[in-house]
Amino acid sequence: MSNAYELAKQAYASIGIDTDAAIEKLKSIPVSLHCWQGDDVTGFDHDGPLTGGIQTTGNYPGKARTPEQLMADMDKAMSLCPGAKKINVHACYAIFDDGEFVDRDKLEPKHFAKWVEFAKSRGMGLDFNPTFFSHPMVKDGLTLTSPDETTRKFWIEHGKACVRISEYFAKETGIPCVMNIWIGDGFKDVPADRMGPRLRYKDSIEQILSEPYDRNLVKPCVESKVFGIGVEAYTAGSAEFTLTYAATHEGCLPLMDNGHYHPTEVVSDKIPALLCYFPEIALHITRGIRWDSDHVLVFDDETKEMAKEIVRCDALDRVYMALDYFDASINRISAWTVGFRSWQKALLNALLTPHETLKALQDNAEFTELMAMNEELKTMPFGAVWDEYCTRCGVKTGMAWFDDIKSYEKTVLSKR
Ligand code: RNT
Ligand code: ZN
Repeated sequence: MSNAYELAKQAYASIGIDTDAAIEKLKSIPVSLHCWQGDDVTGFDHDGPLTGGIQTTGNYPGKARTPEQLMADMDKAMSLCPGAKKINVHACYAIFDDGEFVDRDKLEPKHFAKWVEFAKSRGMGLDFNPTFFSHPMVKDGLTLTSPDETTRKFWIEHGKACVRISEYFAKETGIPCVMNIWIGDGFKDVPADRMGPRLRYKDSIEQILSEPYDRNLVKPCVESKVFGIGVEAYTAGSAEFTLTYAATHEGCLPLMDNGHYHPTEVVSDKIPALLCYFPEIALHITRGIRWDSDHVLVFDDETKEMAKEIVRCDALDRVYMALDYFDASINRISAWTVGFRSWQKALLNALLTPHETLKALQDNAEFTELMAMNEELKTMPFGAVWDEYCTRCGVKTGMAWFDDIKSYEKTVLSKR
């Protein structure tokens, strides 16, 4: 144990915080790492472009092009990240045998057996996402809201297939699978009918979730979004739509992606609001710069605030946390690592905050002291506790982890 840690431990003890307990707690909380940062949301089932209102920019060399490469890259990133992990997979990452192909409405658990093997051998759970984008059956930009019944049916069948695959993931790993429904359906310009697509979306989700599944094993979610590229005027899955869907359909969770709201709205404020009503909620943690840009997560104020709310509400076991960003302009393994480490820092920072003391100040209307204390907390010796946490998790501290990235780039990525 370092001297710096010993001193930090004393400093935190003086404000009533047990750093060892915080470290132990954090070790046990799983955070889902998204496979799609590794290949710019491409997947293995198509050659076409990324569609659905989302976009990656950049062309940094060395992206993963095969399941083996993607898994090796994830392993590298995870070896540099402290804390418990789950793996988040999209349906377009199905792994087919040589010469085999089935379309998304016909996907089966066996097409994800390699992901199960990967997660299981690392003692991790799996989360899952139907892929309602980057596919020729997206008609006029629409999937589950399409007025064309053949199109809508295809995507409903895809959703149902994904429910079956999610249950298979949970049964195999012994860990519940969060299955998130997000569609990019919407319109570039002012729509003539706003309710029609939403009624079809509601019916489509109801049909998907009529597929039998064990509610303790599969946790379906609906993710809202205010707008996307090419769907600036209207999205069917708005915040009100998805929140009300989840509130009126038992077992369905609302999923908030903090890049999916008007720029001055903050998800940190929405977390406690939803926790008043929902037994469980889910998050996509990202960093939007001016829009839903999906920049790599960093340890910034809103990231800290979101983590604080989860801890403050004593809801670490009620919030499913997943990362969701994709930057193709930098080393992708570093992108995974920086984002994952940042969320770990935010959680640790939250666990080292004297919430009871601060709440008491608020309840007693001691707002002067509350402000003073909040400011003092910002310069507590957090870094020493973070380093100790990394060391206890067996991962490198400081910039030492980045040396691994550099040598992996030289020996592996540059040869692709
Ligand atoms: C898009 C949504 C969605 C996707 C992933 C790939 O804006 O955030 O969650 O990022 O499903
Ligand atoms: Zn998201």
